[in-house]
Amino acid sequence: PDLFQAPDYYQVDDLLSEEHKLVRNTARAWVKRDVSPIIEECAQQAKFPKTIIKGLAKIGAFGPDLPLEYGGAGLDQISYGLIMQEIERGDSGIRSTASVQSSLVMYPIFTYGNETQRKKYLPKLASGEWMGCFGLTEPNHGSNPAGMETSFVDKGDHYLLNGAKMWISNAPFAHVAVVWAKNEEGRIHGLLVERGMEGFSTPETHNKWSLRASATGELIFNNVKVPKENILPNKSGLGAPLGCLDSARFGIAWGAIGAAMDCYDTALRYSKEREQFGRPIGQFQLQQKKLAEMITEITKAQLLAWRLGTLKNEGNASSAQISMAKRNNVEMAVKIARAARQMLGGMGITGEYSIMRHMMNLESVLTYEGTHDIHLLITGFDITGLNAFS
Ligand code: TGC
Ligand code: FAD
Repeated sequence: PDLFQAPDYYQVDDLLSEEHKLVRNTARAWVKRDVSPIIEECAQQAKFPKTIIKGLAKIGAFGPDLPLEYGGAGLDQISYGLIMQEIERGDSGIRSTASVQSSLVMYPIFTYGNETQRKKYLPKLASGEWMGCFGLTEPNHGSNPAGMETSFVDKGDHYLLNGAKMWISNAPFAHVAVVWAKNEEGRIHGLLVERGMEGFSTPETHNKWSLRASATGELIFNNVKVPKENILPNKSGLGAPLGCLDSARFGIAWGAIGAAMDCYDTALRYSKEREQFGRPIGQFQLQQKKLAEMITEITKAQLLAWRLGTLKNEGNASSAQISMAKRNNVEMAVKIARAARQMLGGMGITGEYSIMRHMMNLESVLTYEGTHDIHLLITGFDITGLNAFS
């Protein structure tokens, strides 16, 4: 059984509204009931559990902050964060699916799309009838998406799209891809590419040791004819995809707390049950140091995420503030997973416990949505005014 008990050392719950708590508790109960019992086997078998898509839609994980008229849940940013926290408590790969659908597919269609595109795609994406993916990264351009080679030319009644994207979450089963590509002038635009368009394929990426319960793939465009009405009209340039990343990175800053909480809670319980030298291992100072540092770091991360959420609700969260929270909270979770794994000794490496799975998942989370180093350089640029990228 899933015995998880969420830590709340500084009564962060008191900062939440009744609605926040209701949303969070609904997501928490769903993860216990529908994710925890199956997730380990899915990860072991490298299978994405498609059966949970409807559940994700029901708890409001697809477009939580979008208006009700498009199928969204009309919630605020803190509710969005709390949903991501609870899902990632179950598994980072499932949170990835939700992050991509909400922040990287629904958000750009809502924000940069026209009314016809919103009405066509958003309700289906909110209900999970359709799934989406986001193609920015390419084989030769990861941290530096401005260098992308994928491009399209205007053929009068359609655009002709060529190129390839790599490392794309949800790609193998997505019905629609938000694809970032350059036009003849080298300007970046978003195109909605649907499964079934001739010349479009999505081969799956195999042999991952991380995010094994999430499906990752390539997007290959070989002379794909994209109807002209499928271009996102309201924003172009690199700022368009980067704006989506702000929303996804915000969710990850919360999500990582969930993974860390699960590792901490597991290690705490184990430390009271496991005896060596005639005492529970939790009585040894070295193990108490690990646990005390874990709860301290989780508490700091919770406060950072909560404050960022209030800023985002007011429309005042800067990209650099979001980078700081993503970077700090993911590193916090990785360190906690590693320490918790040690506390379980040999048992820590098995699938009997969730820790090793979280630890391996978090290696991807450290890298995607901007690597740990890139986020540090974003902070560096923000505080010095000196750009390390140019
Ligand atoms: P730079 O010249 O700084 O910026 C280009 C234009 O973009 C604007 N901008 C932003 N706009 C909105 N949000 C942001 N976060 C923005 N950051 C920059 C900027 O103002 C500028 O606008 P304008 O009007 O002046 O043109 O761009 P650069 O080429 O120097 O690159 C900067 C850098 C390195 C920080 C950026 O490219 C970057 O963040 N690189 C990391 C790439 C990345 O994060 N990729 C993620 C791919 S998606 C993914 O990983 C999904 S994982 C699945 C899951 O979420 O679970
Ligand atoms: P690189 O950019 O080649 O970086 C390699 C190393 O060099 C890193 O340590 C980096 O920090 C460092 N580095 C690079 N530039 C600098 C610099 N200027 N200064 C100092 N160090 C630097 N992308 C999508 O578009 N959509 C998705 O859905 C998606 N899902 C993903 C799922 C998974 C499981 C993974 C692993 C990745 C996913 N990505 C996705 C791609 C992800 O965003 C990229 O992996 C990430 O942006 C880094 O790019 P890269 O892997 O090419 O590494």
